[in-house]
Amino acid sequence: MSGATSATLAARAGLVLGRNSHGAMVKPARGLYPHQWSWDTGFIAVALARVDTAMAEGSLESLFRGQWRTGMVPHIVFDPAAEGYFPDPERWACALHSSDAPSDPPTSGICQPPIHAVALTAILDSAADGASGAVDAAREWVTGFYPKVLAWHRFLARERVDPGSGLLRIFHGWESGMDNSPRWDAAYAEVPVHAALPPYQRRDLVHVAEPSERPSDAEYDKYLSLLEEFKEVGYDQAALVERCSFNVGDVFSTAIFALANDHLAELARRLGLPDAGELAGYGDAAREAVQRRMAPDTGATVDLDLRRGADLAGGTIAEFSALLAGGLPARLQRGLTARLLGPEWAGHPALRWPVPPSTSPLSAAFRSRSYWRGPVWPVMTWLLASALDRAGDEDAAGTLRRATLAQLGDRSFGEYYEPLTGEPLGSRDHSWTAAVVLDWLCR
Ligand code: 2M8
Repeated sequence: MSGATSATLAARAGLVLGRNSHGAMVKPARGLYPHQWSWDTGFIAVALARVDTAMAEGSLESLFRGQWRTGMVPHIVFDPAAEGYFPDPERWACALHSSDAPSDPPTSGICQPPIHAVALTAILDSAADGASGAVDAAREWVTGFYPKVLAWHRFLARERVDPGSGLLRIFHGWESGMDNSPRWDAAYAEVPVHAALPPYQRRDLVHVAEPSERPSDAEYDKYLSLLEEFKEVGYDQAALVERCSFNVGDVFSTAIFALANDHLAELARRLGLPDAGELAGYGDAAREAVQRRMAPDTGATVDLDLRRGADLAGGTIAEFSALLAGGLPARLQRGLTARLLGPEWAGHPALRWPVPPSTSPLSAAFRSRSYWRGPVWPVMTWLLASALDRAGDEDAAGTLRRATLAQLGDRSFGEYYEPLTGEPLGSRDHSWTAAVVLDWLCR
């Protein structure tokens, strides 16, 4: 990619993030997602740290305004002025059912993978490359913000680590970020549609041209039935462990927890803050839990259904969780990287661009246009490329980065991409797709 093309692409990405902002909130997309999402904000703040520290800090502050008293960072912080998304604050009714939830801003009652500490590192590191004085300001900001992220990690360690497997448990596919991935099909099969499910109208289908690219109505019935289960127990985490009909150990979220704890422990050391040992302990435990879920022959990881003690489906991008968690012996690292770039994944000959789809094209569950069942999410490629970089494999990381940038070249920043044709799908001008481009091009 020429310098001029890169500069144009970076400028377009910056414009998308600016246009998707409302005050300090940077939203995923204007039509389909008109509120602030948790893990999207983490990726967006990493990129913003490279170009506008104040905006990066502001977006994280805005998200954490919705933090619950328990430390949980909710997966959505609602913009009360925005309409057009369902389930809305009234359907979640968090403050009505739990005294731990804030009422202003209103939030959802579940969480998403805890990527945020990575953004704190980016803020500190980018300041070190900038003007003198910027480092002191960034250190001061990160030091002030750190207790909130610490409380978030402690919530997960206390309430969400399954003592048996060491995996982070989730109570809804939305908590994984990969809403209707085949990873969750077997677990959702056991979720009953709630006997008194209040009627509802989906709003997402208004914004996408093709409904088959989104989850089905039957899937939405189950998504919303789980909300009724949450409300029945007042969003109480211990009660959900006992009673929730969806209760799985998520290898991918566990890997992100390992990564985020590594970041937060390192920040604590750099800033001379206490707790580095505690955080490193959470990180190591999470990494070991992920590694215990590796298939001995391939290194591929699978999720665990905690209600039934059964393995869940493989063949999805969550197979590469051990790469994200890091710390693999060299032989396993090489094998898993070869698998990622090989014909079962990014190197499959039918793919338009050599980047990993959300489900392997060889899996019976692969659907090229259907939400989290096949399309490419550039933000996932960014996560894996960053993991390869951290492990010192610049060649493999560069391969994924160049292919993604070539794919996005002159196209819109799609929410996801059809892997066989390369066309953008879902919402256009999606923030986290713009964010990964900005991060790569502004390094
Ligand atoms: C998608 O999820 C939301 C529900 O949280 C939805 O489909 O309505 C997922 O891709 C999720 O990972 C992402 O955070 C969110 C916003 O980009 O959209």
